[in-house]
Amino acid sequence: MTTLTPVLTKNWDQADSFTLEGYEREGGYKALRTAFGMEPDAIVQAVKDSGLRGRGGAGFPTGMKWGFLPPTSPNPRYLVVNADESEPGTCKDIPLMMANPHVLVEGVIISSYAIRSSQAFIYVRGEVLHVIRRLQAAVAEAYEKGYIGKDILGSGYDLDVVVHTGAGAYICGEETALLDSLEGFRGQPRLKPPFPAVAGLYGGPTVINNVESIASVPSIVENGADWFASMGTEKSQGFGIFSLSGHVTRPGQYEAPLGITLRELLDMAGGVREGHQLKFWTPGGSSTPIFTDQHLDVPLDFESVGAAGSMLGTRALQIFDETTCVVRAVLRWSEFYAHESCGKCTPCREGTYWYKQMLKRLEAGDGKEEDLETLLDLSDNILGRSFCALGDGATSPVVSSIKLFRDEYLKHFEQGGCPFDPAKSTLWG
Ligand code: L3W
Ligand code: SF4
Repeated sequence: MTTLTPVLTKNWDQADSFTLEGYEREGGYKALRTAFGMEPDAIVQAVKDSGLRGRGGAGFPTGMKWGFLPPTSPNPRYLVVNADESEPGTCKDIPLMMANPHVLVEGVIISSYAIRSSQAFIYVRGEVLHVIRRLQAAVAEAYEKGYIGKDILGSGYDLDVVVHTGAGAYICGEETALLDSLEGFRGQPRLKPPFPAVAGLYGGPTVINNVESIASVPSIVENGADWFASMGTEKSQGFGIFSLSGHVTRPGQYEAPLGITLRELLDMAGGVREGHQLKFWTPGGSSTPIFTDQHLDVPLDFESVGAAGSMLGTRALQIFDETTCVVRAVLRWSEFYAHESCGKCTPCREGTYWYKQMLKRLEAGDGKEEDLETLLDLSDNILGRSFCALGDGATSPVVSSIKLFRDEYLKHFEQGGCPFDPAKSTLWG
C-alpha cells in the first residue's frame, strides 16, 4: 500500500506556513546554506541524478534541461518559473504558492545559483491576486533576510527575483508564449528550436521550469539525489502533488510517490461521493485523454499512463460520477480551448471553433452518427498539425470520449436531447 510523502505539503496545516518564520521553523533555507557549500555544477548533477522530471505536464528531465545551457553566451542567463497554472482541473501550484511560497523562493535561489544566473522571474497567472501578493511578500522577506540580493549569505553570489503577473491567457503557460508576454509582447508561441535553453528571454539562455519542479530542488539538495530517486518508479522518480477534484468525498492535494494508483488515492480521499460510482476521470488535466473505472489500477507514472493511452500531465485528477454527461463535459472543455486558442495557427484556431459548434449541437441532441466521424476527422487535422501543445491537447477529450462513450453520444441523437439531468450532477452551474 502506497502512503503519502508530504514534503512540499508538510507544513500546510500550520497557520503561519507561508511566513519566513514558519518556513524556517520547519528547516526552511537550510538547503540554501548546503547549496552554497557546493559547486553549481554539483547541484546540476544532483538534480540529474535525482531523476526529477518536469512537473508542468511534459515530464522532461529537469537536470538535462539545465545541462542544455550553452557554456558561453554574450547574453545573460535567466531562470523563469512558469506559475501560470490555468489548465482545467490543474490546481496544485496555486495552493503550493499560497501555503508554502518560501519553498519556491528557496528553490529559485538554489536553481539560479546552480545554472549561474543572477536574474530570476516568477511569472504568475494574473487572476490569482491573493497568490501574487503572497509571493511578493515572501520575496520581500527573503530580500530583507539577505537570501536574495547582493552577496547572499557571504557567498559572493548575487541574485534578483521579480514576481511578474500575466494577464489571464492560458496560452501564456506555453513556455515561449510566456517569454513573449514577459518581454511585453502579446503572448503567442515561438517556433522551437531554438529552445529557450539556447535562446529564451531577451535572446539569452533561459531555463523555464514549473513551480513544483523548482520547489522540489531544496529537498533534493538537502536529502540527496538517492533519497529522491528512491521514491516513485524506475523512470518516474520522486513524489508529486496529485490534485483530486470533482465528485470525490475529500477533494484536495495528495502528495505521493509517482506510480500510486487512482484506487489508492480514492481510498485516502474517502472515495467517490457517497452513493455514486466512478464514470470517467482525467489523469492530468483536460489536455490528457480521459480514463474510466477500467483504469483505476494504472500506476500514475509517465510510462504507465502513456502505455494505457493517456498522459500523466499535471496529475489533475478530475473525478466524474455516473450523473455526469460526458458529452457535456467535453463541450465545456472545448469551449475553454476555443476561447483560449491564441489564433496563430489555422488547425487550432478553426478546429477548436468547430469543436465548440458541433459539440453544442450534438449535446442538444441535434446530430447523427456521421457527425462523430467528422469530429474524429477534424481531430486528425488538429493533432500534430498545430503550432503548439494547446491544439493537440484540445483533441484529447474529444477523441477519447468518442472512443470510450460512443453509445452515450448516440443516445443524445436517439432521444433528441441530453439523457442526463444536470441538476443531479453537482458540477454544472
Ligand atoms: C532543449 C531540447 N530543451 C524539449 C524542453 C522544452 C520544455 C520541456 C518540455 O508542453 C505539456 C503539454 C501539455 N533542447 C528540448 C528541450 N525541451 N526538448 O523540455 O517540452 P515539450 O515540448 O515536451 O512540452 P511543453 O511544450 O512544455 C507541456 C501538457 O503539458 N499539459 C499542460 C498543462 C498545463 C499547465 C498549466 O496550466 N500551467 O501546466 C497537461 O498535460 O498538453 O503536452 O521546457 O523547452 N531538445
Ligand atoms: Fe495558438 Fe492554438 Fe496554434 Fe497554439 S495551437 S499557436 S494556441 S492557435
